[in-house]
Order: sequence, then structure tokens, then C-alpha cells
Amino acid sequence: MDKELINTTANYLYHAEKDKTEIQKITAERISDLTISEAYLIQDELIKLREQDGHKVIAKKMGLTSKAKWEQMGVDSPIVGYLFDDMMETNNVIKISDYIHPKVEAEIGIVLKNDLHGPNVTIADVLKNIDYVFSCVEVIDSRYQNFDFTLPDVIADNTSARGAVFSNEKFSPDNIDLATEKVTLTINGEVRAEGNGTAVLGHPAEAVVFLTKFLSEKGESVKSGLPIMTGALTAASLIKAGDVIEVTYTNLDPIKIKVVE
Ligand code: OOG
Ligand code: MG
Repeated sequence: MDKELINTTANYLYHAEKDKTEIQKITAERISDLTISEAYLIQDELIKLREQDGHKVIAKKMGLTSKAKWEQMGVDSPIVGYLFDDMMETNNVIKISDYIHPKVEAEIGIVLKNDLHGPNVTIADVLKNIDYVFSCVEVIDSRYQNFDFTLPDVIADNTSARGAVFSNEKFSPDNIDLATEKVTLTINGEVRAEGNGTAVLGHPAEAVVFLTKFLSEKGESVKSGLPIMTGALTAASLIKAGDVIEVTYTNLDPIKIKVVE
């Protein structure tokens, strides 16, 4: 794929996010045979455009790491994207007008104390290098009409990244079994989804294994200190103004979010 097509397609996505307008997926007409590696080239360019705007990457995110998400979205392979500083919802308030058609999903975050790299990394390597874990909610906002996309489409679109709420509490990995950690997503007092850590590739640390192997192909490592969202444990829920979202965990901090116009 030539550089010009990468740039035009990245700009198409970049402006959809900026203008908060839905667009047709890339594979519908623009590039019907878009491959996964080409999609990551478009994503790289999109990340550059955001960086040129002065925004900084503050976390890496894994997406599509659970069966619940695969079933909901009709795609079945983990993907990698980026969260930027301007995406953080620091007051536990989501303003609907900042988004196109936001959905929330509960996740577990991991921060490493040492960099990890190489194709042979194991879950044991990840587990002994965790600095702390934390609860987080992602606010996804696919730029595509009706969240309808193929795997290459969603990769190019920076994995639907647009918002996130992180809890402040840092939990030592020694005090928590992430596999059995259970999460419940409630909206207006009604339970929408439940799941536990095993839902994420068998263990949330497996998402970090995937990320490490993925980055090692580009000669990069997973950096210590940079939060990693390991992907939603359950299906995502559409939200609207007036909603009160509550996400509770067995041990991790609960997160409460208000949705306003
Ligand atoms: C893609 C992003 C998926 C997750 O945690 O699985 C994701 C989407 O569902 O729009 O962030
Ligand atoms: Mg997510």
C-alpha cells in the first residue's frame, strides 16, 4: 500500500474522530482488501496525527481479548491500540456530546516494573514483573456506523479508543488473583454484564504476553510504568445522558461514572 493511501485513510479516521461523525468502514469501499499489517500502518499514521496535535500516549490498550467481545463484535483476534492524555475522563463524568455513540466496558489494568521484550515471553515472566494492577473502564467510540467493522477496520481506527476512567488505587499483584477477580457492570442499578479474569485469554496477564510478542515483531518492548489495559472482560454497553454506571470488582476499586448531555 503506498504512503499516500495510508495518509489519506489515516486522515479520514482522524477527522471522523475530531468531528464526531460516523463514517463508512474502510473495507466497505475504500480498501476492500485491507490486510491486518496495512491496518496497523494506518493506525501508526493516525497516532502520529494525534501526536502532532500535542497529545501524548499515556497507556497501551489491548482489545478483543475475551469471548464475550468476540461474540458481540463478530471478530475473534486480540488487537493493540493507544490511549492518549486527552482521552482520560478524570472527573468520573462522561459527556455524551464529546462522543459519537459511546459504549462502556470494564477492564483490568496492569503496570510493569521492568520492560518486557522478545517473542518467547511467558505468563510467568509477566506475573513476576507486575508492579501493580488497577481497575479501569474504557469508553469505546468506534468511528464506524453502528460499530460495524472487520478486524482490519477496527485496527486502523485505533481500536475504537476514545475515553477511559482509571481508578487511583494501586493494588499489589501479591494480594490478588487476577484470574478469579470478578467484575460486575451495572447501569442505573441494573446488572448489564458480569465476568471474571479468566475471560481475558484465560488470564489478564496473557494480554500482556500477546502485547509483548506483538511489539517484539517491531523491535519494541513493553515499557515499565506505562499502564496496559488488558481488554474488556464482558460485552460493552451503550450509554446515554442521565445514566449512572457502576463497575464493581472483588478486590479492585469500584468505579462510578455519571453520564451527562
Ligand atoms: C473494539 C475495541 C475492543 C476491548 O476491550 O475489547 C476493546 C470495539 O469493540 O469497538 O477495546
Ligand atoms: Mg477495551
